[in-house]
Amino acid sequence: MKLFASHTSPYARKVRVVLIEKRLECELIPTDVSVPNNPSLEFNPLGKVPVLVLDDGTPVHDSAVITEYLDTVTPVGRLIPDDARPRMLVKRWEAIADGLLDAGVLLIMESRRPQNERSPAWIERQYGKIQRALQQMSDDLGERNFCFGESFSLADAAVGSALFFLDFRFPNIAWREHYPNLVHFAEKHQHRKSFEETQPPASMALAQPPAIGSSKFPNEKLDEVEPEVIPSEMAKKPVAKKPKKVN
Ligand SMILES: N[C@@H](CCC(=O)N[C@@H](CS)C(=O)NCC(=O)O)C(=O)O
Repeated sequence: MKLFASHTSPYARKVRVVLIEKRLECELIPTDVSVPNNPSLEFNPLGKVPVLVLDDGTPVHDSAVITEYLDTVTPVGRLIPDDARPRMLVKRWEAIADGLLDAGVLLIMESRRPQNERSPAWIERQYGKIQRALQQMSDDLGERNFCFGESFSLADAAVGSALFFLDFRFPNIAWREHYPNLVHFAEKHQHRKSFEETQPPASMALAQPPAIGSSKFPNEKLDEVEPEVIPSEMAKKPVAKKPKKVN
């Protein structure tokens, strides 16, 4: 199998975490989606990474389809339960984490537009999605070490990838100040082999936005954020607490 991905894509990180947890061999093909006619287009009409290409040439996308497929190809380290309800709950965690990423990526895209073309309302809308997703994750996690059940699942792979993406690209989002249980979760999992081995290159770990490209992918501009895209007063505003949901 081959995985077309960038080292900084959080969706790809989730897939790479799953590959490691499942002990599956896969060649990583570094792919810069900002380059016209980049190889992802051969396999995904949407031109997005990650794309998994099976040994018989079958392309698999998007990341949630890939993770579900990978969990079925070997019984090693099952990450998604078989039964309908727990399966739905794990996939729902993944959907929230991926949705948070979608909002973050849209903010990054917005930051590429000239200042006078940016929409504060659009920025706020995306920012609200991130905040509400964090609140939901915090409420649903409670004091547990794992998002679902008593062992590492796809939910943890997705949520960890999303939280570490915020650290990496949005250090001005003060999630660590507002959600101590998510901090506990992050600390519990950050040294797990699958997360350690999929960290974005240290050369790209900037303390402050904007984060621009890397020595490996000099043309990559996707993950570019300018500080004014997320005003710090918005970044610090927690959302109202909601009643606890039963998992
Ligand atoms: N829903 C997709 C989202 C993937 C995605 O947006 N990937 C970004 C990289 S982080 C990308 O390839 N963007 C290029 C584009 O949208 O043209 C998934 O889960 O795989």
